[in-house]
Parts: sequence; structure tokens; C-alpha cells
Amino acid sequence: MSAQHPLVTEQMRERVRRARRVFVLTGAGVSAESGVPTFRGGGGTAVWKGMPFSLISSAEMLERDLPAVWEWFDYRRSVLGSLQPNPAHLALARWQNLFETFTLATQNIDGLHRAAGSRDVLELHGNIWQARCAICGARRDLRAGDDNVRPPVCCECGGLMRPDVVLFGEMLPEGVFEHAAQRAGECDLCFVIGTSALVYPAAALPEIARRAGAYVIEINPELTPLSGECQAVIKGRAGEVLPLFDS
Ligand code: BV8
Ligand code: ZN
Repeated sequence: MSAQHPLVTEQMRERVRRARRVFVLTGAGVSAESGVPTFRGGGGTAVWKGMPFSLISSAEMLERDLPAVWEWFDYRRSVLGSLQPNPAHLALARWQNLFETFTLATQNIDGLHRAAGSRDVLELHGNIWQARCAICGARRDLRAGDDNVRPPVCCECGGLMRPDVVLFGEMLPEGVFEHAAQRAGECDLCFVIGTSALVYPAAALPEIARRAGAYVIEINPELTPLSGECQAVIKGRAGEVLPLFDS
């Protein structure tokens, strides 16, 4: 075990050493040290052309102005394009081989967990590098071709494609939340990393783990509505704290 660190107690290390079924939920904070802007607690603040995040990233806006939604996500892709996984993503990728079962569920659409080598990531809110046909559901990797037609047109049915992300007011991808909830309900150790825990149903996952008797550790420089529910709260930055658990 690496040297003692005031933020990570021996009791937490012991819990990690003895854990068999681990569940992790991440939010924008885990990508902050990669340079990805966080949302600062969900939808209120104006983020795009005077529109709050909860409007420009909503099903209502998709209906009203699909080109505007594409413009917003094209901008987000331009910000994300050059960003790399940080030590937090890399630590979680290493952890996937250390436990009997390891489940990584993320609210992030940036794809950085996958880029860090994490397999089977449950992308609760989709992936910004993918488009999905609004008619037949066919998907397309936006990094594959240099298709700058906006909105992209589906090769299968000629329908218009939309970003393959979950917008406010939309259901999560078929079965993904259910799978995450099942794993959260079976885990003995749950990490909640870099989320303000305000967006549902994702924020319900640590509560499911807690109610099932899991030991819940929150990693966040700030307290959140979940902090009181957790057995341990580490007030630190994920990229600095997660490597401290490396044996
Ligand atoms: C749905 C993709 C069924 C798009 C996103 C129950 C109660 C109230 C409201 C609802 C409810 N159930 C449903 C709702 C409505 C809504 C909702 O939750 N609204 C909130 C705002 C109250 N939920 C939905 O609409 C969901 N769908 O419920 O469908 C339905 C359908 C119709 C009607 C009813 C129900 C869909 C939600 C998904 C929306 N899409 N993203 C895009 O990205 O544009 S949500 C998006 O915002 C993210 O994915 C994420 O989920 C959320 C942002 O939160 P965080 O990731 O936590 O980021 P944030 O910036 O807030 O916080 C960062 C944290 O990191 C901070 O705490 C900070 O301190 C910390 N931090 C900073 N640096 C670091 C750090 N931590 C560690 N290390 C660091 N270095
Ligand atoms: Zn189609």
C-alpha cells in the first residue's frame, strides 16, 4: 500500500482490500482535471446563446430546433476533441480487473472512460461521439467519416440523425439504467465520484447501493446532497485521490 495520506484512511483501504463487488458512479467532476467544463449543479446557468443547459440539452429543443442542438454538441465536441483521460480515469480502468465484479456507470458523454481503457462502461446519458437516427435508431460514429452535413442523414432509411445522448425529458437507453441499478443493489462497495447528484434517475444509484447495505465512499472537493448518506466522504479531486488507493 502506498504511503499514508490524510484524505484516505486505513479503514477505507481495508474496505477496498476486502471488497468483492464494486460499483462506481461518475459525473463531470471526474473529467474536470482533463479540462472538460463541469455543469455546476445541473441546468440553471446559461451556457449557450443565452439558453440554460437544461433547455439546449432538452427533448423540447430537439423538437423545436434540431440544427441548434447539433450546433451545441458540435461546439462541445470541439472543446473535447483534444482532451485526454486523467489519472482518475486511468485508475478506474486499472480497477476493473481487481474485483470479482466491477461496474462503472457514468453520466459523462465525453467518452474519456473508454479512452482510458475501461470496458463495458454504462454510459447512462449516451456518448457525444455518436449520432442516432431519429426514425430507425441506426447509430453512426461521428469520428469515422468527415461528414459535416447537419443534421446528418441516416444511410439506412434517409431519416434525420440526432446526437446519441440522453436529453432532459428523455428516457435513458434501454436497459442501461436497469443494469446499473441491479449492480448497485448487489455491490458491497460503491464509489460516487465527481457528481453534484442532482440529475435523476442517475443520482438514485448510490441510494440504491446504500439501501442494499453497501459501504459508500464519495469523492468530491465539495459536499453534495448525497454526502450525508455516505459512510466516507473524501473532499478532494478525483485525479489526486483515486491513485492513492493503488496497492
Ligand atoms: C428522465 C447529457 C424520464 C446531455 C444529461 C426526479 C426529480 C426531479 C427531476 C426529475 C426527476 N426525474 C426526472 C427528472 C427530470 C430530469 C432531472 O433530473 N432534472 C434535474 C435537473 C432536477 N431528469 C431527466 O430528464 C432524465 N430523464 O427522467 O426521463 C422522464 C421523462 C419525462 C419526464 C419525466 C421523467 C434525463 C437526464 C439526463 C439529461 N442529460 N447529459 C448533455 O450532456 O448535454 S444530464 C448532465 O447533467 C450530465 O450527464 C449529468 O447527469 C448532469 C451534470 O451533473 P454532474 O455530472 O454531476 O456535473 P456537475 O457539474 O453538476 O457537478 C460536478 C461535480 O463535480 C460538483 O459536485 C463538483 O464539486 C465536482 N468536482 C469538480 N471538480 C472535481 C470534482 N469532483 C472530483 N474531482 C474533481 N477534480
Ligand atoms: Zn434511419
